[in-house]
Amino acid sequence: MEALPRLLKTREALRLGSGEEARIRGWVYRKRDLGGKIFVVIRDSEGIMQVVVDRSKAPPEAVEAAEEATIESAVEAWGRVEADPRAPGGAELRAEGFVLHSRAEDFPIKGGEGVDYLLDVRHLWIRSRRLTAVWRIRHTALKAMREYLESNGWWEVSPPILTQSAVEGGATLFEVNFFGRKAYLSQSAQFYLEALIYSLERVWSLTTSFRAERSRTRRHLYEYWHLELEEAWAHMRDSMRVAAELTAAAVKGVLDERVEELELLGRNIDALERASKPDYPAITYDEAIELLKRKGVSVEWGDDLGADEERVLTSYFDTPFFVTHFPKHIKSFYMKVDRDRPEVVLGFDLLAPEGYGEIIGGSEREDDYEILLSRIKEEGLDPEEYKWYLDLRRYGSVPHSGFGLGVDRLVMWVAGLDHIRDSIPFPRFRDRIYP
Ligand code: NSS
Repeated sequence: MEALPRLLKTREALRLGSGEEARIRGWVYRKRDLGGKIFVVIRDSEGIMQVVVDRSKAPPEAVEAAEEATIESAVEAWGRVEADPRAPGGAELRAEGFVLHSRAEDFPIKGGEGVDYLLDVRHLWIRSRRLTAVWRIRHTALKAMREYLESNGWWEVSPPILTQSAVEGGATLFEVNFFGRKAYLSQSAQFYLEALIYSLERVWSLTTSFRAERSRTRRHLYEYWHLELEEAWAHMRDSMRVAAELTAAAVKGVLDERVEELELLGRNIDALERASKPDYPAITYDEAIELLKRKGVSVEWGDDLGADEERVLTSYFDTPFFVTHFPKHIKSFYMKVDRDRPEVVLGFDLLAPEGYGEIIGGSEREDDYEILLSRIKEEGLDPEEYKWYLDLRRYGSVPHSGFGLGVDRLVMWVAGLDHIRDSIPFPRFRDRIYP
């Protein structure tokens, strides 16, 4: 038997010259039967390519297989590539062979369905071209950040998810019954990373974090991916520089490798170009309040900035930007109190432009035992629960800072998505944990 042409991804096959042989496989994306010819568009992990099965030229078993193939059937085809401006990607495969590996039943997604229905069939919807483009962008953003950290001397560590105390306040804690005792799903790996800087100095982790958020919004998940890092001997400004470089590295990586996907999603590339250089501006919380008042927002010094306020602030900037020095009482107890201005803490948020808002939250950490203890008490927390965390201030305490980046929020912004659920394949919702 004659050897079959070599197996290629659709993207590679599209780049071949006319007359060259190729074999591709994937799933039926579209099909039209025009009598003389059957046009089958095949989708694989790299894109789509049109296959033409000519009834007068292809072997009868190939014609039969193409006839039987339904949308989303698993198929394989081979033949010669020919340039054709009408075909997606500018070329098509003239089939000399066509095999039906698995015939799909009537596919339950036909286009035009509502969000609720699409979430019920999320396990099938994740193969759509739009979502596939998002998964590819997400992969590349993560890769670029990992490469940035790797080449700048950061150690990757593996903190636990089952924890014994709150990092970001009790209100959003998920409780777990741990052999009859109370435990919680981690909101943040921060405290474990803080412990690890005394060993490795610069550490980072990528874990899931859990938040029992009260409100449903476009930018909150109950389970999300958290990239966190912590550095010994670092002050707030040092950590802000890393936050900017890390974010710019992610954006640059996506611009270098995923332009096709961004275009498929209709993303404005110029906005990303500006974000690919890490020279992001910074304003203080005080200035933020002034800017908000200037736009007629009714806020007072001391108010927390929610999604609405952040959206207004982003209208002043066309790159990501920092907000720093928040009032102490709206931030977590571990943030270092500004010694010159004890009503504010050395905390920072990084906000993405175009209305997206916060993607990073970080701070310098309180490194003084007595001040930290009094902050814990001030917040009505039990010092006994934070004993080991306080210990870190008793044995060689050093200035240190760090932050957490919401990977799903970053992807939402970079890909230009309307809702955070589409930044992640299987989002968890309050009323459904399916599929
Ligand atoms: O609450 S944060 O602002 N900060 C922390 O958890 C610190 N303990 C992190 C640290 O310093 N190591 O969360 C950090 C980021 C925030 O900026 C968002 O981008 C993201 O985590 N985040 C979320 N993403 C999706 N859904 C939800 N619910 C969510 N909450 C925070």
